[in-house]
Amino acid sequence: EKLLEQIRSAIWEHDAKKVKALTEQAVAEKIEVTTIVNHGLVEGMNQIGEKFKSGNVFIPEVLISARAMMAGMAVVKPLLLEAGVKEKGLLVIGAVKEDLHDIGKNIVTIMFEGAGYKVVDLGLDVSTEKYISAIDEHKPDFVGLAALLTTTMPHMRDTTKAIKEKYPHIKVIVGGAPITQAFANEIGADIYAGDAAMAVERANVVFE
Ligand code: B1M
Repeated sequence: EKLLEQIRSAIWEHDAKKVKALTEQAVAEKIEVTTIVNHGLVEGMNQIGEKFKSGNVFIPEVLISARAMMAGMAVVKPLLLEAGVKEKGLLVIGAVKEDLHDIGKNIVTIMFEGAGYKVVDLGLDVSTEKYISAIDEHKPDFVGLAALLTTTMPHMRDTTKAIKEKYPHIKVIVGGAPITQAFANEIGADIYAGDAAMAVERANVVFE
């Protein structure tokens, strides 16, 4: 627990080298990888988000903290991949049209890969047309839509509708800070997740 606290502090201090070293130490001390990710790296990043909301940090600091967190993620990613033995399904993921926030989506992507899913990441600002052509190309089991802005939530609605019309069998999973279970229900998405761990848990129920 002390080591996890140190990881969270190092993220707060923007110290990528320290995050990397502490994560390596946590792995060496045989702390479970998902614990390192959830209670160290992701929790550390969530705390930065909270501090941003209360006006205690600014966007450039959030970005350098995210980079520090990713330095730790790079250490655990191979281990997560090893742990996820059998392939559970294929996910196509992206941030919806006009949304340029990808820190949370990238965490979600890593968590899914770590849990044994194959992930095709379409990146940011993904239009409905781009989702549809990626579905045609990759034939995924489910599609992930992320939105961080209230102004891009309508795009999440439009894209979900288009996917469900064309591919009723493909599950749609949605998330991002302003998204709620009620909104997910309203737009016809199959799975809502408030954080990356919940996203994997809820997908596992469907795909295991
Ligand atoms: Co912007 N931004 N931003 N921003 N930004 C927010 C979202 C905002 C809440 C800040 C604020 O004003 N208080 C606000 C939105 C207000 C609103 O819509 N109600 C905002 C705004 C207004 C804007 C701009 C419009 C600012 C401007 O230019 N005036 C602009 C818009 C750009 C655009 O998208 N078109 C903008 C730009 C940016 C940056 C580019 C500078 C940068 C993003 C860089 C990047 O992502 N590469 C940025 C950042 C960093 C933030 C904040 C500070 C942090 C977001 C973040 O990464 N959080 C954010 C404030 C905040 O949230 N406190 C803010 C950490 C991350 C781990 O959490 O993304 O929530 P989160 O992900 C979680 C869960 O939500 C969930 O799991 C993740 C991990 O547990 N989750 C999913 C996420 N995606 C999921 C998908 C799933 C399932 C779960 O399934 C598919």
